[in-house]
Amino acid sequence: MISERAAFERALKEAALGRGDVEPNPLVGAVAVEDGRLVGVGHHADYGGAHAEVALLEALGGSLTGRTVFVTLEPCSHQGKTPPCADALVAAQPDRVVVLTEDPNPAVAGRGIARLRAAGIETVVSEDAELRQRERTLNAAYYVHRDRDRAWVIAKWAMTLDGKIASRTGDARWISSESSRREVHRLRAHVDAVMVGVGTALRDDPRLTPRDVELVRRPVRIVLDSRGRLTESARLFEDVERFPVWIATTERAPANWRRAMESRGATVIEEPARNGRVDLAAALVELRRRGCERVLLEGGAELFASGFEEELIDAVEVYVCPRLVGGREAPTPWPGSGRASMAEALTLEHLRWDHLENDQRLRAFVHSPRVGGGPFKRPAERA
Ligand code: AOF
Ligand code: ZN
Repeated sequence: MISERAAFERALKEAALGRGDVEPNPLVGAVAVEDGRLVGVGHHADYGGAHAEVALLEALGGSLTGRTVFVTLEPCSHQGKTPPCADALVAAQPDRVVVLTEDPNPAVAGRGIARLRAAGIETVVSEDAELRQRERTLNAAYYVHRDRDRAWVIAKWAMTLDGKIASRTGDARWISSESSRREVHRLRAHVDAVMVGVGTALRDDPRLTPRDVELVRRPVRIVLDSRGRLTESARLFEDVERFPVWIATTERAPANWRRAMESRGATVIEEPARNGRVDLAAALVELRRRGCERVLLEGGAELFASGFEEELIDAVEVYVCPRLVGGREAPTPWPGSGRASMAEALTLEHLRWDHLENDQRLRAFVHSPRVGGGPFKRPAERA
């Protein structure tokens, strides 16, 4: 006989499998038990993709009659990127649902549980304080993110073994292997926005679209361009109907340039300036307001530097590649003066290393000693 505790321990383990792929969504796991035996598991695996309950249903072929579902977070009641899980559960008719923690999302906040009960499904909330605390810890980033108003930010770069993201002349084609580059397309298909600085947009003329991958999300492409330097011939405009182009600028950008960009199909958004540039923090607040929850920063070095300097980067995805290019002028991912000592260094947590061809990839969350903890501490807890 599997106990409630064992069922939730397994569900929490399933939930953790989504780490790095679902943020800022919560990590959620669900298991089904029949006659005291575990009969199915599911977890939320991809941002924008199926929730844990739906994954569980898929694993079980749809029916939950005679079964108890243990789910680490209250089933959602809202139509988000996917239909409400509470409805999917009602349709599958489990005997009983045991919820580990309530969802603080105002769109849910008890309504998921209420909906199950209203449909006559016995639904209880676990009273195991220790397990509930484990869920809080697992989803610390989610609980923090709920309370703040900016988008979740992932910085992605490829670098040579000597830490260069391009050669001294700006050449970066290519640093990483083909397999790594394919992964980047996958990542783009899982975010709401892909962002670059105008320097990168002009020099590399990238398209920034996800190509040859399944589209979980359809990202907008965003250029930070404080003075209005992007040109009408940029390749970004090629796919503007499928993947919108937004340009975040400041009052310094001339009116005729704005009109030219708009006539190419771009949306021009004026932001406050900070040190003569688009204020990145303000832009991330505005992006969240416009529905972009998950933003991928793809460079260049100056944009990364602002992101690290201002502690706006929540997660990194870095490809370390077996090449050396050298040169004092070749850009590194964090130019400028950086931090003065190792004690002030940003550190990374929840590291996941893997290999792609001969590249080594690191996916991790950023933790700042200066403010007492990147995505993992609430602003109020910061000293
Ligand atoms: C569930 N099961 O596995 C998860 C839930 O962006 P969406 O549309 O996928 O919705 C994300 C919200 O849904 C998230 O903020 C949280 O309230 C809930 N997450 N709910 O029933 C799941 N991941
Ligand atoms: Zn759901």
